[in-house]
Amino acid sequence: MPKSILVDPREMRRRSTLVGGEIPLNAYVPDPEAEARKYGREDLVRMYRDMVFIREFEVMLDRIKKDGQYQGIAYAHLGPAHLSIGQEAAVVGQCYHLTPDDFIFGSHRSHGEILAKCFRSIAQLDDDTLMCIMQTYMSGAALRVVEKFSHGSVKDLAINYVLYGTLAEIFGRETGFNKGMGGSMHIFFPPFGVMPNNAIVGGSANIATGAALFKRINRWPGICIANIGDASMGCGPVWEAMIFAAMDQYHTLWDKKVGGAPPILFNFMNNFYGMGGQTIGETMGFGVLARVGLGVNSEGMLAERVDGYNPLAVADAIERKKVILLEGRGPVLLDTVTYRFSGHSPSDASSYRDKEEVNQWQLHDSPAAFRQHLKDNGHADDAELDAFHQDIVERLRHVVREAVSLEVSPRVNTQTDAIGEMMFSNQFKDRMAEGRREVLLPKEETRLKITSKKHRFGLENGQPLPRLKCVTYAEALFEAMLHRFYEDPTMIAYGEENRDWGGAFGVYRGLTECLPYHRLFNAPISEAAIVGTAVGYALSGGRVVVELMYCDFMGRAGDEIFNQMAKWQAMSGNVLQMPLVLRVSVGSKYGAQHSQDWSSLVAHIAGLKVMFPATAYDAKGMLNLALRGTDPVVFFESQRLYSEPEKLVEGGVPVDYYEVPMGEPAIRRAGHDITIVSIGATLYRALDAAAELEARYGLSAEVIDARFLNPLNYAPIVASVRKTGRVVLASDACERGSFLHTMASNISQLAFDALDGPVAVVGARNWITPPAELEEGFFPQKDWILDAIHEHIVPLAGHMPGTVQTTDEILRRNRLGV
Ligand SMILES: Cc1ncc(C[n+]2csc(CCOP(=O)(O)OP(=O)(O)O)c2C)c(N)n1
Ligand SMILES: [Mg+2]
Repeated sequence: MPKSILVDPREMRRRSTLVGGEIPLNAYVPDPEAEARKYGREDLVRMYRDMVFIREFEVMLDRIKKDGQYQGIAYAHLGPAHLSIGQEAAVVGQCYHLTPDDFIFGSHRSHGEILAKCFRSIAQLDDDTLMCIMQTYMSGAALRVVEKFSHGSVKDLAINYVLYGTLAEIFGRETGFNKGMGGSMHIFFPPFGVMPNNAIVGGSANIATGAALFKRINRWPGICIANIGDASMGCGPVWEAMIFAAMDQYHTLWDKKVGGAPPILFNFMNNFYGMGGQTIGETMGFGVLARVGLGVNSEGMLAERVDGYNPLAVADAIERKKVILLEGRGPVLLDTVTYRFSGHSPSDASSYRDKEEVNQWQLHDSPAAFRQHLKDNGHADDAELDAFHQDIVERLRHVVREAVSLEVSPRVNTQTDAIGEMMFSNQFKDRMAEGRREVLLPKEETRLKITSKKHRFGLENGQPLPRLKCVTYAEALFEAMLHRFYEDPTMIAYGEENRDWGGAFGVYRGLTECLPYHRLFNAPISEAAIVGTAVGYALSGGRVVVELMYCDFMGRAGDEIFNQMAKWQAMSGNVLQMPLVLRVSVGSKYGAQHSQDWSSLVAHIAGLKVMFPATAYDAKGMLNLALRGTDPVVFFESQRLYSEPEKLVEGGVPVDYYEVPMGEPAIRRAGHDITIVSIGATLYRALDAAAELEARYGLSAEVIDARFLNPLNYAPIVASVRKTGRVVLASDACERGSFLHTMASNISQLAFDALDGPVAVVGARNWITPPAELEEGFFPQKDWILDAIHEHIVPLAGHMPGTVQTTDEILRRNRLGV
């Protein structure tokens, strides 16, 4: 189904000039009378209060880090504290027009944003709602602490609750907002729309965009803001997020009912420094950060520079931009000018900037300036305004005392497996939310009509049937995808060539016809954005499948896979789930950058489930499993297998729904003399080796297909090894650092007494993957497995090794690092 977006050569070759758009800089014109009418005295004064509260919170942390005490309460805080002293107006102004439905995502320097958003939500919500949130969030753990010393209204209690929940999190306590698993740089509190803050510079850009995508596709209310620093403009993933957010297809191809572009605002908290690097004049060339918007889309991202030292200028900008975003006319870029008086962190001596510059900004200090504004316009007097400072000091005295107490605010017990229990949610849900499944065809009329009628098993009387007449590994994957699309209204999939092309390797052929654009679409060639937005989509509550054509491209999405996808469930203290499946294909024949098996690399990272089916039955059964789960899965597939029918599991690939049990290896061939364990497509070479062991050497080999790298139940493997006393492991991953060595070490510990020899490991050579014609010298072959057995485990009578597997050779290779 072509898209019919004409690329007209006459238009493309026409002589003309592109005229740059205009970007407003600090366009806000203060008007005290109009402001008084618009906001009212009470809200104006509350803005000041919030600035003072945030300032004192950060000063308290500064004292604790530098002096080891606050108000006489001693504490040694080991973790970080990136303070935002000086940036208060930018955050208070931002939150004024936001409601709990609006999400903010932040950075390492987000304490102020968190507090401002929470304070604003407290002002907006009624007492019953506030009590309900405090009582139910983490079963009321933080509420129980603050109730003891809070004696005012529910809103007063809620303010103490927020101060305490935030501080206890910074101090790594179980009573903190994220059970102490996040700490200073990752605190968040979803009930008030405070979403994850990120220690990876710019990390929030893609995640917030994914959350905005979730809101748009699932018609949820509110906008999303990525609060990131000026220096993050140097990060590729931030650019990728902006490109992704500005795709034309939201307007040209997506159904108008969906509502246009995701409501995402990229707010750069522009304090002019990235640690000691100065973004203007040194590390960047944009001059004015907002200029970047012009490079992203024809609307220039509706970019503006906003005076972040005037909370009302920021509030005005957010109010205007929110309307635009809700109408689907984003993305928006704000260059919010601000300045931090504090160092990058408390240990920073600010040697990279002149004292004079800091002094000049201090003359503009926003709480002081806004206080003057309130007094000048008759909104408040000194006595009323001074009281806020006394109030916050008093509150913090209680909050700090409780947060430093190990009795009141204990840490998670690492002697038990408390953190282990948070690594995965281990839940299964048919759908992440109820609702209408938006599809274009009844399920029976999809490509399923064709696949369901094919032979479900690839052999007849032991002879192979024509492949075209059998359900293949790729089609088995398709059936799993189709099933979940028709079950879960939140499920979407995207990646490069996911739509008309049918997925890079044809797995999605037929999906274009049955799914609207917003459920299946082509992404830009932006691997970081593909995975990072999926993280944001999933943690907002939707199920998502994204694909990176070749697993070699994971390098382009390294942070998003290893730090974001893998970590947010546990860092949230299990507040969030991550129903995200990342499909990656292991290539072959395409050389060094398209033919690597990186499953070991992924298995090394805590927080990811790793699956690698080797047969068509497993392709469907394991993808079904992954797609019903709520945990992040990296799903490896093999290009050697896409066109293969099921030839091992009797009965073939069921038409109906089924799942492979989580973490369970499959015994593919029974035997009693030696065990061969394989990962992925290496299975077939292991089976060939087993056949030859039987035929030529009279040895009966048991072949086990691991199927899973994490989690993995070793019991069937150990049981096999206890029976055979011998084991060889094989996979296409490069041998050095291969997951096989983890397996070998575990098997040695679990079955040492039963082993007749060492656990042999057969991986690919520690080289680049050479051209197709040389691959047999690189990837493990049947003969390599035989050679390894002969050399290390049991001599095979009359066997002539074709490869050198001697201990001397192992030493030589390692000495040379190859
Ligand atoms: C990807 C990445 N690179 C480097 C760092 C180390 N680092 C932490 S904060 C920071 C500066 C960030 O500057 P900016 O984005 O402007 O935020 P600011 O600190 O000014 O609030 C750096 C380099 C990091 N955390 N993440
Ligand atoms: Mg900065």
